[in-house]
Amino acid sequence: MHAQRSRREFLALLGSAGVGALAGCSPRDAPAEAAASPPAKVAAKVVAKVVAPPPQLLASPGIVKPLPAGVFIARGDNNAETRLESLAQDALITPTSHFYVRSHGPTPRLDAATWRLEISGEGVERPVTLTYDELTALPSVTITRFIECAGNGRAFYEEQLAAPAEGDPWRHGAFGVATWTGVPLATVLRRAGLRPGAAWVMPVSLDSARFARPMPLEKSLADDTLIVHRMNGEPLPPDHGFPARVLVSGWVGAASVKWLGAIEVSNSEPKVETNTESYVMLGPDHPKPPVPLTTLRVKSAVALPWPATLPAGKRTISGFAWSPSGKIARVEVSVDGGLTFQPARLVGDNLPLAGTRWQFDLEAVPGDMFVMSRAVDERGDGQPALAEQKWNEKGYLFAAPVPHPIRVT
Ligand SMILES: Nc1nc2c(c(=O)[nH]1)N[C@H]1C(S)=C(S)[C@@H](COP(=O)(O)O)O[C@H]1N2
Ligand SMILES: [Mo]
Repeated sequence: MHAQRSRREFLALLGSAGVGALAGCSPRDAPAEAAASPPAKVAAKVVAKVVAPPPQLLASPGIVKPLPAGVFIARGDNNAETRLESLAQDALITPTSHFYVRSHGPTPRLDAATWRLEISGEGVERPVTLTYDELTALPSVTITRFIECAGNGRAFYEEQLAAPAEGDPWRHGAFGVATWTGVPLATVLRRAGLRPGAAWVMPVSLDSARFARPMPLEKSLADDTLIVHRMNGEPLPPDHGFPARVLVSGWVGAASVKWLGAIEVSNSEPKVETNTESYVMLGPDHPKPPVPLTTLRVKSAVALPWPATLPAGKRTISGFAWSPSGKIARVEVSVDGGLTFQPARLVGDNLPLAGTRWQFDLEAVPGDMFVMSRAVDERGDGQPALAEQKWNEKGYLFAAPVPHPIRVT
């Protein structure tokens, strides 16, 4: 019933103290001024916020694939965010051409003919070296999974909570879903033979940063932890880790090491940059020493430009919802700043650790509005309220529903 909430009510809502943050104004500039202003002034302020131009687009020279401006927002040298609105409304799979790229250095060009994967360390019986042909000849499985950067949504710490965090200001597009074909990491570890003390497995890359991220043995042996060599039915492209990458399902994207060159098995946890300084939660609300990030969170996103412009009338909007531990149970949408929610339709596939598409019929009334989605997975895990979203220095794991600004003309 609140879909038809009048513009007057909407403005009143924006003006009421404390609701500013929910409605998309950052707490910094919302309630105090809004409460003191007549509705017309409030409207002008909100409009100015909604139509602010996107941050200046920077090139991403370290990336090999084309980055059309309609598909990607370039975020620095080696990073490109997917515009979720550039994807077909009912398709769960992100085409490889549209898949976000996040790399700590330029994409290396590796030659499959000379590439080797070495499995070694105190935790294995004997070191093993595999060529590309040997790896791809091992039995492979194909699964559908999302990969999402730990920093996806980082921009919202600043935009929604007025609490900026360090790093690239991704909104929701450091996320993509693909089918991944690869050899279970367990298969390769068993070839080398695990010694009784083996407890940690660290994939190490061949890129200039020698990027590496350890995981406990148990996670490395999971059915859906793979050494991937194909993405969406094609050989893995250079930007996504050719000739082989790791897929660590449901975990922060950083665990899915690209351009894999070695796997080191040890008895104790290796202390490296990615589990002591980055990909850990730092800040007053978090334990010390910091705990390395593992599992991502249930989230949802509206697949529209930020901000969006829609013609007035009945419009079907769409989005994504995903969970690191199962299927999505339901998605709800609010058009009144989070006061009330209505069910959205789940569309097409709904896959564990991959997610689903959703659609929602919107009555678009001329003016400015905010659409907010929230998801719950089959375990009952949902998204935290904005007020419960804990800040951390590096802006990881932002999972609260956010009001997506839409200007209706
Ligand atoms: N070798 C290597 N692997 C890497 C990275 C990297 O910089 N180097 N970035 C990680 C991070 S932070 C993320 S979010 C994902 C991104 O994967 P994609 O570029 O295929 O989307 O790769 C991970 N694997
Ligand atoms: Mo990431």
